[in-house]
Amino acid sequence: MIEENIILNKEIAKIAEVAGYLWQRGWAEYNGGNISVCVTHALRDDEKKVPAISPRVELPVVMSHLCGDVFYVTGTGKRMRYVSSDVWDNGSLIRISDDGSYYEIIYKNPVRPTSELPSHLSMHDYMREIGRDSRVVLHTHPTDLIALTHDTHWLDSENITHMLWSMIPECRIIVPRGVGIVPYEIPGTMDLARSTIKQLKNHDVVFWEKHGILATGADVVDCFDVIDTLSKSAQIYLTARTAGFIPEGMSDKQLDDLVVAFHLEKYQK
Ligand code: 2HA
Ligand code: ZN
Repeated sequence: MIEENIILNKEIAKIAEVAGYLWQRGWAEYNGGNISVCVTHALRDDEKKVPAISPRVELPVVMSHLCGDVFYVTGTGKRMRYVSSDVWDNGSLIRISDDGSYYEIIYKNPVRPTSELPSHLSMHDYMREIGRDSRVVLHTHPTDLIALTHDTHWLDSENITHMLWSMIPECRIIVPRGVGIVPYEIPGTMDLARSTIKQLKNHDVVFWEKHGILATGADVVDCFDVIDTLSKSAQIYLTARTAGFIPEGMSDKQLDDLVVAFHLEKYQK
């Protein structure tokens, strides 16, 4: 019985917790943001095979590395603050077909997935293909980080990564691979998905110009923490600028010492 699956319920509880944080942080106005989490590992074989509760929906591209996988996905038009209070009224479990060409909703209510589903699934498909331990795609609209993407100077992975890292030591430790930048694309399109996937090769976090942030990872709470830390750095930078000075930032030596002290992965543009 899916209802009583303790491992799944723990995953779902973490999604509800994070959805609440996104709302409290002011990163989820209206229906902004969306979350998808692969939960295949949490389900027993009979639970994975339950009958569908929706018609089949063709996917724009075949997800050849996600055949038979099950995802919790927030619903289209749904508000994060309500995902937090009622996950099953505002999202559903979908199952990718055995040939990766379509999905069906299998639980609990027929809530249609986010408009960003094609983009989320192509990212999951890519990360599976390259063998990255990543089950979560989290997209949200943090005010401070989006503000930075309105300045062409910060629409450069090296520039923005270095500035955000240099505001507090934790930032480089928590986001060692830096952030990727995707120039503006229409939300929900495969063009946005394809540009994002290119950035995921070297980064776990991607900034969408004048739109939002996307984090990938093994755990939804960790994805939130990554964005929260980047947002903290942006706030320090913008607070200093508002106070009328340019923050000095940590030196390159101070930043490089963290790589040695914490055995961090190297940044690649
Ligand atoms: O769900 O944030 O990018 C609304 C969005 C689309
Ligand atoms: Zn968005």
